[in-house]
Amino acid sequence: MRRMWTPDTGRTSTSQDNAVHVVAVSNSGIDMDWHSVAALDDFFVNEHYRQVDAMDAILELYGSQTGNCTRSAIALEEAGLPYTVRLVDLPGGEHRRAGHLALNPAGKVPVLVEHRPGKPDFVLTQSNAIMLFAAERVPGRLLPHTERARATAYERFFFFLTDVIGPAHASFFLQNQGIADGAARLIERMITTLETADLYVETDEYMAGDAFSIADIAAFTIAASVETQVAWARLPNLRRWYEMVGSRPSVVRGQRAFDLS
Ligand SMILES: N[C@@H](CCC(=O)N[C@@H](CS)C(=O)NCC(=O)O)C(=O)O
Repeated sequence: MRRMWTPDTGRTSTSQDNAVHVVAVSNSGIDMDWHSVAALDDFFVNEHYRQVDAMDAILELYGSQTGNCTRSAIALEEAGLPYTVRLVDLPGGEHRRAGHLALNPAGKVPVLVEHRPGKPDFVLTQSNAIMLFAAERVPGRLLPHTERARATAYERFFFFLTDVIGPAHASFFLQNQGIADGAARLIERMITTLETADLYVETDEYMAGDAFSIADIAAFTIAASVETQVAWARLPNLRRWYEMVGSRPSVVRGQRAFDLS
């Protein structure tokens, strides 16, 4: 039996051979991926339960005005998942008290809590896992449907996480340790690496192709944190992308999620 599925419309159809075609309709046309029958059956079963399971779920995002929390909030906004913001007072040490440690023993934010009627709460404590959770909960909104396009989105997403955001966090640590010179060098290197992303948006509208994805969220929040230091004048593609993403409603709302002012 062959089953065909069109994610954008949710339509499926069947025919008589054993191959399974998953058909994803993108803005630029039709892309096709082939999977095994068993894998696709798993997909349909999981998808069904995920939708039913998610229907009555209530999401709470614990956090503060930090890059990790903002990335998580933007992902939930972009996915269109309703959530309640729970402000955690980091300067006041709330994240180190029992209430928060019960959610995240590491004493960090963000934390996403999903309350499900009749079931134990589901807790996620890593910003990038929260982003991927949002991406999976609402397929097609934060990651492309097709395999190769999705692989590219992961490639760019991890580029920003490991090559740009990682050094920025290390620099923050060095600064707090009083190692200002090392901190400055890491920031300089981080900005140089970030600026190479101009190439990604030279021909494509977004960081990983023709659609907004988690790669754009990762790139935007870190670029915003060094906005005054980026050489925008010689990076017209990056500037166009930055202005476009910065005015996207989900990004605007996500940036304000933890804003106390
Ligand atoms: N890898 C974690 C890092 C979480 C993290 O370091 N959060 C910071 C705020 S962005 C925090 O809670 N800092 C408080 C502390 O360490 O005392 C993630 O991506 O969520």
